[in-house]
This record gives sequence, structure tokens and C-alpha cells, in this order.
Amino acid sequence: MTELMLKYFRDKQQKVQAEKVYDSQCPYCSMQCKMQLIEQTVVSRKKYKTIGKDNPTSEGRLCIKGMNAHQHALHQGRLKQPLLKVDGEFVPVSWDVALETIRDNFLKIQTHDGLDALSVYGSASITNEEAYLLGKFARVALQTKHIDYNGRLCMGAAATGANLTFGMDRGFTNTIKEIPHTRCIILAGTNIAECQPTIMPYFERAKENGAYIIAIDPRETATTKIADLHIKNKPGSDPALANGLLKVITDKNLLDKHFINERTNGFEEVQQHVTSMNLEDIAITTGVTTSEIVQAATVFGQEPSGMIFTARGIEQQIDGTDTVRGFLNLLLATGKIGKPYSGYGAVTGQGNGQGAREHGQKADQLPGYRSIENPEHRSFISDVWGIDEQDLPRKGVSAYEMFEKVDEGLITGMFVMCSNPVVSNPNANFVKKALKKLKFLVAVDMFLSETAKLADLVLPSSSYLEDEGTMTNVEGRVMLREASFPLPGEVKHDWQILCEISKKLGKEHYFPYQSAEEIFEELRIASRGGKADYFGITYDRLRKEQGILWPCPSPNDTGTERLFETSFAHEDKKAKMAVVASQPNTPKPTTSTEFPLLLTTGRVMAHYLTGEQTRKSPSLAARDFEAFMEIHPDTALMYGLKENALVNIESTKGSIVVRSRWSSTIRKDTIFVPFHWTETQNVNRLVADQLDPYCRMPGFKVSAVRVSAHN
Ligand SMILES: Nc1nc2c(c(=O)[nH]1)N[C@H]1C(S)=C(S)[C@@H](COP(=O)(O)OP(=O)(O)OC[C@H]3O[C@@H](n4cnc5c(=O)[nH]c(N)nc54)[C@H](O)[C@@H]3O)O[C@H]1N2
Ligand SMILES: Nc1nc2c(c(=O)[nH]1)N[C@H]1C(S)=C(S)[C@@H](COP(=O)(O)OP(=O)(O)OC[C@H]3O[C@@H](n4cnc5c(=O)[nH]c(N)nc54)[C@H](O)[C@@H]3O)O[C@H]1N2
Ligand code: SF4
Ligand SMILES: [Mo]
Repeated sequence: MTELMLKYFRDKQQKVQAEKVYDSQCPYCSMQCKMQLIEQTVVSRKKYKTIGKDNPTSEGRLCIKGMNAHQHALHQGRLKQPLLKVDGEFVPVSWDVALETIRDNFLKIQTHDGLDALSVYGSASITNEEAYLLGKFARVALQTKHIDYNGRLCMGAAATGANLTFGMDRGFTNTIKEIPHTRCIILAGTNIAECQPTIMPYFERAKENGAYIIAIDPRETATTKIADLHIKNKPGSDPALANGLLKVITDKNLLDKHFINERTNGFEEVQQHVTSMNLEDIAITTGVTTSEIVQAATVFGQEPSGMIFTARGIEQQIDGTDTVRGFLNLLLATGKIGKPYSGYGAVTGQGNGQGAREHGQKADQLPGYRSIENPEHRSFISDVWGIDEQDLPRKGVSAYEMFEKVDEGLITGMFVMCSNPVVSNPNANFVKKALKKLKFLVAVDMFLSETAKLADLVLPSSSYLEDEGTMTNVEGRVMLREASFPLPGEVKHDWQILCEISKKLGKEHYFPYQSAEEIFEELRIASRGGKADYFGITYDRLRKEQGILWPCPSPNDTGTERLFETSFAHEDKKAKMAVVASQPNTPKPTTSTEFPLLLTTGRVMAHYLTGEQTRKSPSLAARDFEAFMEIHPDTALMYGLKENALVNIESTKGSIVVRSRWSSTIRKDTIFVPFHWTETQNVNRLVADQLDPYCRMPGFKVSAVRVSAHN
């Protein structure tokens, strides 16, 4: 360092009058990178920066979203008081008025329209404690069966697929530290480089160690660039591709017969199904060459170890469950699961995408991954909650189906916590219209999102910097997010809001908590003996051990690193292979003369989900400030579309206007639009409303559309 530089830093240091450090964890993706917010006071002005902190999963790394996360949490647009809509305008009100308004409206709705007329829409971005409490709030405080959450649109297919095949769903069957040692990796519909950036070094190390990487994606991304083979298939053709891969493995006798016999059921039917297929037909359906399919299958079959990672590209389909099962068949047929360096990874999406799907905010679930229709599970949880089993509601409907019930007039009130469903649900024009029909809508958010704007009452909630609790990361590792930053204005934590509403409804004895840890203590008991058993986990242990992988059934258990080493979680201890149709019964959207292009949707590095948080962050907004359409130049020219010009995209469901961005690496029959923007840039106005029959996942990844220049 030169003298001049030293002087500069010395002067700067002297100007910092005080420095405070707040421990935290990133509010965005499932990596849940540990971080610290540094607050410096310089000449009575506060300055902030975020730095990474070491831990077993993210190893101290942060991506650009994490580094800039504090920008939205400290944004002036944060809601600081409850807002009540009076004559179409929001006016600030006290918490007391807000809570009384809720009580009066909830009671009116349930008296006139029935208990189930009230609904709850939750989120996988809240803590385990809050997800658990939201489920209890719906069932005990409101006594409604109508609760579901945004994870339905996210991890639904992966979770259902894994439950059906393995009997249990923990996203990663192995720890992240095994990835560098595996020999072959299939990345099916996952863009980890942009969506879980700090995981990349594990895959880069695998590549350095000689692993062969196969990526399956209709477009080139930062992820497909690390692949040895990029299979650029047609959107929605993945079940056919999985069948094709298994056919080659079977025809070339690359099967692990011993594993198939000892550990699985259903192989014969699957074998018959795939061997009767014609590889040329599969190549036509998938839009790739037979040699690519043969190459991928041969390497995966021959290597001694292998891992398959799937994400929303193959899962957000109306046959997403089957597609996941098609890829799991490959692991089972080659014996690549339950062993070192071999296994499955459903790359979880939201920060608590894993934990929030285990503790009972899904329509059919109770805490600990229990089922709301199972008599033993019902009575166990009723005992924990101190209610009569008869009073525990039964299962309700999925996230999108709740809006159909709103439209039909069967649901007349809704409580939305930490989600922006008018932007994130398919058929967004319909969802928005349905929400306007509600007699009473409450939104709990940090900002006035597009959904919150429609609400009758908006409650201000705390951010990741302020709200302590546990999150279960991509590996299934339960982590304690410390939080000590002061609450702005009259903001309350989500769990406090639930307790206070319950109190107003006269149910306070079921919700007596004074801290997140007290809720966790009850969650431990409620999850005890369930598949997602957290009983052995405590805040103290999480602090000392830097996270624990579930199941962890007792305080002296160290947690479970690798699943299925000796048995699967079905009663007969075997995995169930599944015959997977290359096309679902209800066909996926396909091109026609009227709608000649396939649209797929997804993410970019700098923005997160509906963009409500990342669009508030100047550093992130600057990277991408508007929605765009990725299109091949040849296709663009065919429809007279210039680069960088505004274009209309239309489907049977609606139309949007976005900017065209030419890319010579996307398939010519496919366009891609990210979903981080709202209103006329909201791509979900184009997505149709068919759902997967098993998990009720919408088909976000295939729509049929037409494009034209916007004049
Ligand atoms: N930067 C950023 N990171 C995020 C998020 C975010 O919004 N922004 N969101 C978080 C959440 S909640 C989630 S769920 C995850 C999502 O993580 P991903 O699932 O990895 O993200 P997507 O971009 O939705 O889709 C992944 C890839 O699937 C491809 N794809 C599209 N259609 C198909 C198809 O039919 N078949 C195949 N094989 N591939 C297809 C897309 O081109 C895309 O590159 O990311 C998490 N991390
Ligand atoms: N076309 C298309 N649509 C998709 C997808 C796709 O790939 N394509 N992906 C789907 C997926 S995977 C997902 S996960 C969903 C996500 O869909 P959403 O849940 O609608 O997305 P978010 O933007 O996370 O909405 C969270 C809202 O809660 C607020 N918020 C953030 N933190 C907190 C908190 O701690 N408490 C409270 N009370 N509020 C908070 C934010 O300001 C924001 O308004 O979108 C789905 N929709
Ligand atoms: S967005 Fe994900 S990868 Fe990036 S810092 Fe946050 S948790 Fe880590
Ligand atoms: Mo997600």
C-alpha cells in the first residue's frame, strides 16, 4: 500500500465514530448464506455494508443479492404502521384498530359464510416457527381448512415425487460436501449459477476432480456453461427425455440389478415401458439428437457414482411429479442413491423452502411432515395443541385453487402472509379479479406489493434483519438466524402478529409465546416421531454446531447426513419406481398457427421472485430494471422484432409488453421471460391454469404464445 492510500484509510477510519455488527442470514434463496450487517456511523450518518460469514454450507460466500439485501430492508418504502383502506385510500391506523377490524370482519365472515369461508395464504420465506404457527393459527384460531402457501408453486412436484418414490422428502439426500467427489452430475432444469450462486464452487470442484456434467435446459445459462454436455431440449419434454435415458441404460445393460432387486419395487413395468419406446421418436419429442441421449445415458450408467439435481425447469409442469419420478428412476436403476457421492438433490428455492413444507401450512399437512387425513397424526397433533381431534379441520385445497373458490364465492375472506400471489400465480388476470371479489383481504408484508394494494388492511412485518428464527436450508440443515436489528416504526414480527390476532379472537391460551424460541420448543414436540423430526434440535445446539441436518430425533443424535443408506422410508423399506408417460393425459400447451412459440419463465441473478424486495435495491435494480423476452435472432426477424424494442406477447389468457433481448443460444421455438416484474410486465398473465394431478403444481414452464412489435 502506498503512503497516500494508507493516509486515506487512516483518515477514513478516524471518521468512523462507531461500528456495530449484526449477525444475520440472507433473506433470499435456499443457500441461507450466513452474513453480518456492518453499521458504521460517520459524522453522525449511518452507513451499511453486508459481508459473508463462515458456515458449513456457504463457506463464507455471498452473491450480489445477499451483499445488497440490506438495501431493501433499510428502504424508505418499508411499511411502518398498519394501513386501513377507507374510501379506496390507505390511512394509517393503530394496531388496536387494525386488530379490532380483523376480529370484526373475520367473525362476520365466519358467521355468515361458514368457518371455511376464511382462508390463509402463507409462505416459505418465513421461519420454521412462523410456518408452524401459521398452520396452527388457521386450524386452531380460525378453525378453517383453507390454508395453503407459495411453496405449492415451488417445491410441490419435487416433494410429491420424492415422497411417492422414496417415502420421504428431504431436498438433498446427501450433504453438499459430497458433490465435489461424484463422477457424473445431471442438472435437470436448474440454473444454480444464477439461483443458488454460492453453491457453484462445489460443482466447480467436482469438475476439477474430473466429473462429467450434463445440463438439461432449453437455453444456455451460466449453469449450462459448466456442462460437458448441454441437452437443449424442448420445454416440457423432460419426461420423454428421462424415459429415453433409462431406455439406453436398460438396452446397454448398465443397470445395477442387485440394487434393483434388493431395494426397489416396480422395475419390471418400468423396464417394459421404456424398452418398448423408440429412441428416434423420443429424439423428435424432445427436439434433441439420439446421440446426445445415448452419450448422457452411457456416461451416467457407466460411472461408479452419480448425482441428479432437479429444479423448477422440470418440476413446474402439469406433469412435474411424474417428471421428477422419471429422473429418480435413473438413480434407482443404476443404484446411485444411499451411497457416498451418489444421490438426489431437489434444489430448494426459497430461504425456508424446505422447513416451511414440513410443519403444516400446506393444505394436507400437519407439523413434522404429518398428514392431516391420518387419524393417528390428527390425534397426536390435537394432543400437542390441546384441542379435540373433532375440531381439527380436514384438508383444504391448493394455493391456486383457493382463488377459484374465491371466484365461486365459497371463500370470502383471506389472510396473506409474506407472499404476492397476484404476481406469482398462474392466470394472474383471473387471480387479481378474484381477489377483488373478497369481502375482506388482509396482507402482511414489508412493502405495499401489488397484492397488498388490493387489501382492505395491510399489516407491517419485520425483515430478516429484525426477525430471529430457524430456517432449513437446501441441504436440510436447520440453521438459527440470529437477528437483533431494531424494529422500524410500529413493525411487528409475523409470529407476534399471529399471536395478537389470536388473542383478539379469544384464543390467547393456545398462543402464549413471548419469543421465537418458545415456539420452536413446541415445534420440537409437534415434530417428534414425524418424518421431519426436529425433537433433538435446540437453539443452543444450533448456535454451537452451526446447524443440524434433520431427522434429529434426540438431543444426543448428531443429525442425518446421508439418507436411505440401508432402507427407504416406505413401509416395506423399498423405493417405488414409476411408469412415467412421456405426455400427460391432459396435454401440455403446444404450438399452433395462432400461437406459434413456446414460452418458458424463470429467473435472473439480480432479482428475486416477484421482485418486491430486489426492485427496491438500487444496486440490484440497476442490473435489470425491466422485464425482457429472450428470443433467438432468427425467430425475432421472422416476426419483425427488433433487438431492444418493446414487444407484445399474447396467450389465450392475456397479454404483456416487455423488451426484446436477442440470444443466439436459446432454442428457436422457445422464448424466455423472467417473472420479477408486475402489472403489464407480469408474465403470469400469460400462464394457463392447468395443474399437476398429484401435487397441484401449475405449468409455469410451458405456454403457447404469439409475439408482435409493440407500436
Ligand atoms: N436470482 C434468483 N435466485 C433465486 C430465485 C430468484 O427469484 N432469483 N428464486 C428462488 C426460488 S424460490 C426458486 S424456486 C429457485 C428456482 O431455481 P431454478 O429452478 O434453477 O430457476 P428457474 O429460472 O425458474 O428455472 C431453471 C431453468 O429451467 C429452465 N427451463 C425452463 N423450462 C424448462 C423445461 O421445460 N425443461 C428443462 N429441463 N428446463 C427448463 C430455464 O431455462 C431455467 O434456466 O431459485 C431460488 N433462487
Ligand atoms: N411464471 C412463473 N411464476 C412463478 C414461478 C416461475 O418460475 N415462473 N415460480 C414460483 C415460485 S418457485 C415461487 S417460490 C413463487 C413465489 O411467489 P411469492 O411468494 O408471491 O413471491 P415473493 O416475491 O417472495 O413474495 C413475498 C412477499 O412477501 C414480502 N416479504 C418478504 N419477507 C417477508 C417476511 O418476512 N414477512 C412478511 N410478512 N412479508 C415478507 C415481500 O415484500 C413480498 O411482497 O412464485 C411462483 N411463480
Ligand atoms: S441469494 Fe442465496 S446464494 Fe445469494 S447470498 Fe443469498 S442465500 Fe446466498
Ligand atoms: Mo420457489
